[in-house]
Amino acid sequence: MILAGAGTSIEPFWKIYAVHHSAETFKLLESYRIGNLKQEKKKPATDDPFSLDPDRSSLLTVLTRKPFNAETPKELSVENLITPNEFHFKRNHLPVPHVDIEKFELEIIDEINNKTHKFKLDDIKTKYPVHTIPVTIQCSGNKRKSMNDYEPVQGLMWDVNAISTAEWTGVKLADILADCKIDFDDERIKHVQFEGLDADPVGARYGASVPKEKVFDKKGDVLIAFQMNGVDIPLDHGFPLRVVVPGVIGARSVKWLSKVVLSNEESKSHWQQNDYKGK
Ligand SMILES: Nc1nc2c(c(=O)[nH]1)N[C@H]1C(S)=C(S)[C@@H](COP(=O)(O)O)O[C@H]1N2
Ligand SMILES: [Mo]
Repeated sequence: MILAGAGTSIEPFWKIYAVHHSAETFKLLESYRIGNLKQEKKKPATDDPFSLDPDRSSLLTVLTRKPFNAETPKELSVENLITPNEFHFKRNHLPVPHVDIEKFELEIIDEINNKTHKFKLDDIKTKYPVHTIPVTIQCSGNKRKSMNDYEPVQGLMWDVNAISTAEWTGVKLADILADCKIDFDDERIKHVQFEGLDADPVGARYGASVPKEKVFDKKGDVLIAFQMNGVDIPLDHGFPLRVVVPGVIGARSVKWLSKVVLSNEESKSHWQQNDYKGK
């Protein structure tokens, strides 16, 4: 395992070769313990907006580092149905935001009736039935590289692995909205918008929306997730909360989710209005 890491992090190998997670190995490893590393928080460097981005596996196939965009390594993509978090493809448009968990709140804004509901992280985790579902997220740019070979196209030149599957754990957005006494039949509500905490230099945040039917459909499975493959969602994938919208392009599964807005119109974000739009 150490050799496979070739001087880089052995964590990804440790996770894949889970057969070694035995009492016997742990006992053996204990005799090699030199000490424990302190988990110190990274401090922001003033001039680099990406200074708080997390460390990533060196095995990912990197397209851009700032913002970080990378594919699952080809050799590993077919090993398991579920991709380990380290190797799940990563698609960030902006620097990874850091969230103060003590202060964090999810806002549900009902634009139609002018009402705002605020939820602490613990409310979300404890007040509603919890579900775990496997979801394959695919960036709509997946395989753009081969399209480009046919005719020049714009965007990141993704090969075949901007797609991964994880088990997402969370609560149904529909359950939270029912608790907020949102009237699913109110015809003035047409779209459900999502806003992330990641922002560009002028403060514009990543956002997207889906038609309300997707959220209100009993089989829609739109999840407000707080775990990915059984652990807190990693920084790159939306810690502490992310909306997971199964069955539509990855762009709508907004990471670092801070606002859900019930509206009569689509999200005004660039990524809803210009990018990621079928024309
Ligand atoms: N807040 C936020 N959410 C986001 C994005 C982003 O840049 N910021 N990228 C989107 C796009 S285009 C895709 S394909 C998926 C990628 O999810 P992943 O990085 O967990 O694989 O997240 C989506 N959600
Ligand atoms: Mo995407």
